[in-house]
Amino acid sequence: MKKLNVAVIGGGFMAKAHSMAYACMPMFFWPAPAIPIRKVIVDINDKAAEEAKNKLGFESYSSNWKEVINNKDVDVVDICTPNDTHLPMAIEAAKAGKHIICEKPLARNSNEAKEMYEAVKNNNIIHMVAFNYRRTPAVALAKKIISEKKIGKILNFRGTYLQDWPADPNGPLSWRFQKEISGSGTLGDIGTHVIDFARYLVGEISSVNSIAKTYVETRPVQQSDNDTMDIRVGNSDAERAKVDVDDEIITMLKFSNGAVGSIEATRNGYGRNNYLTFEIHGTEGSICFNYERRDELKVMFANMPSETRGFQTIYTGPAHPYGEGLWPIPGLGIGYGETKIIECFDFFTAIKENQQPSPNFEDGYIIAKIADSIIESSNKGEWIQI
Ligand code: SOE
Repeated sequence: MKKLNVAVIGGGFMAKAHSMAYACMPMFFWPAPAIPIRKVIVDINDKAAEEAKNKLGFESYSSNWKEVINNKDVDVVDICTPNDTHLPMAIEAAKAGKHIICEKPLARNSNEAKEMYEAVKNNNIIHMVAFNYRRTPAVALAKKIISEKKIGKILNFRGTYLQDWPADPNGPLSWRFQKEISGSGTLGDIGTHVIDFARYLVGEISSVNSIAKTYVETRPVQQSDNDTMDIRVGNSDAERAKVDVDDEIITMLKFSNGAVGSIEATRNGYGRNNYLTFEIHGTEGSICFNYERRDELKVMFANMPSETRGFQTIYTGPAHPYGEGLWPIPGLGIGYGETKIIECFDFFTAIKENQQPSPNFEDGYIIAKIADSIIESSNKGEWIQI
């Protein structure tokens, strides 16, 4: 079986999720499309990189990403670093002819995303953006039900992504609150996951009318390099600096196929942890999903007899998308890790079959254009055509 050497750039939360996926993917999906080898991990200095190597099971480590990308033994480059680094790393990897998986959002803005898409398009490589939530079996099942026209023509999409880890104004000013590094705030960080759902499940978005708000204007300067998302880690004594990104976005949507919709994303929704949801209404029924109950898909079909009419709950299992590779009984449950394992399986399958996966850098670029338009609409107070 073919082996592919992977270089992961970054040693934080996402590197952990992706490394676990490389280790586990063949255990779930056998025969695997190829065996991922955790060849080398890169972090900001040698000490951090060596620690990441030991913790995440890599053969070697480095603090020089350019050298690693150009290492002839590396087949796949996996970008798990803050958003301002995605462009230079992806361009270097594209030039070196390496397959690329890049964490979301693809870039800080659509200009950068376009440059990245152009770079990969002109090289014979496979590229993917890590919008992992569409890999949740219940979400893939929703896609199947919609494609089979079981809820008819789609009328409305209502998506939310609500979190509260930075709701405390004394939560540290990590890179996620600095436009120079992140490009945008809640919008790029979590709103783009919902945009990905909307495009995947309903179709292309043609225009937006939006509001973006910043609630916490300053935050204590972060005291360590770590990107903490622990709600308990506040520091009211540290010097404060400006937040220059959005905390919340609300947008209305028009789709090219005539459907309408809305997205709400906030990181100030006390009590909401990873409340990523959608409800879709069609002419023949409805579908409802909440990631906090990610093994369940709620469906309602208009032709149900009136005495049993109502939402029914499907627990995903072997009969559903990716089910044969996962666990043998519905309701045993999947977690965040499994979505990353499935993502890895789809990416390696794309490499094996030499077919671009979805979402790829073109999708990442379109999502970046929609995100830019949401901010533009909020600034101008009007509908913006994508
Ligand atoms: C922080 O909001 C974060 O880690 C996002 O960056 C991820 O994309 C999301 O899956 C979980 O929350």
